[in-house]
Amino acid sequence: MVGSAILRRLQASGFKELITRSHADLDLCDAAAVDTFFAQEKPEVVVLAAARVGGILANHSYPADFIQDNLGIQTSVIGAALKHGIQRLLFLGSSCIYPRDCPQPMQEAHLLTGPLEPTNRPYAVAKIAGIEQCWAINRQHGTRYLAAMPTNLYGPGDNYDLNGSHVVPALIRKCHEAREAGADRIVVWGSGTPRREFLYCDDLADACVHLLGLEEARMAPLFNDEMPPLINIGCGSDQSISELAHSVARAVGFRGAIELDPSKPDGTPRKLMDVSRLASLGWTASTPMDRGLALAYKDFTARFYSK
Ligand code: GFB
Repeated sequence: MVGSAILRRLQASGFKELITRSHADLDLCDAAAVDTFFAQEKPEVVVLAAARVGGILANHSYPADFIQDNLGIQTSVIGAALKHGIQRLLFLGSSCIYPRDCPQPMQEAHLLTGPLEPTNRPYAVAKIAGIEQCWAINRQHGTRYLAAMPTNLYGPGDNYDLNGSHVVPALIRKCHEAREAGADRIVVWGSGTPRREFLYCDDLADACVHLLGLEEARMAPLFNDEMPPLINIGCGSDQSISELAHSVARAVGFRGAIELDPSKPDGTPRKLMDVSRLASLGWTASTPMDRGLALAYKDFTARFYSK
């Protein structure tokens, strides 16, 4: 979802020399294959959006895969970037790098100031390792490797598998299927009280391209020995999962009841990004949630229900 959104955004800006590989064509955990790819293609700038990602249940079910695959992808790609002389790299992580009970909104300075949320600790530790790798390489080699941490994302290309997905695609699918089947209720996991901040994936892509296009003088303050080269990407506001369920039901046209299943985990109580660092660099989100949900729902029906 994220890689495709960044590609769409770069193509819309007229970039022509875009080098991509599908998962089937290049296994990013295979360091030798990644090294050969860099040697052959000689990229100038690297955007690392690839990762093993998933919602709260996927993180819980496959903790070994989440840490192994993400560390594997990061070390091979970031290591090859360094070896092949890449000066600028953008590494994408996640807001779950911050402590479970982080003060809200979460600032970049809150990294490694407290214990992590247990439901996604292996994933978060891998992403923190990626941030440290970027910072260490910058310090030792004078590169500009930036780690951008998006909030919870949704939009075209999302994963709608109910066992693997994040909450937005899960609720879109549940509401759609309930409406089609004439069911009178959907079930939402957890207490409904956790709060999340959601960003439309094309807004994230726009933020990434904005960051990649910043001139040296504006970028320079992000790179120093005192703090990691870290920047939050979000929209700056959050909502409860119950509120989200009602918004999704509206977007999909499902009018039945919304039931909670408290036997399912809540995860982090609240994740709201402090986006002032990004705003000071000239970027703010532009897609309101109701429009983003309508676009995501359109993509869902086009992919899975078009005749
Ligand atoms: O999006 P989600 O799976 O991930 O869940 P996290 C967010 C909240 O929605 C949790 C609730 O409180 C879930 O219990 N929820 C309610 C549901 N109904 C559903 C449902 O049908 N499906 C899902 N998936 N959730 C992930 C991390 O945390 O966020 C990742 O596990 C990553 O590592 C990602 O950081 C951005 O926001 O809790």
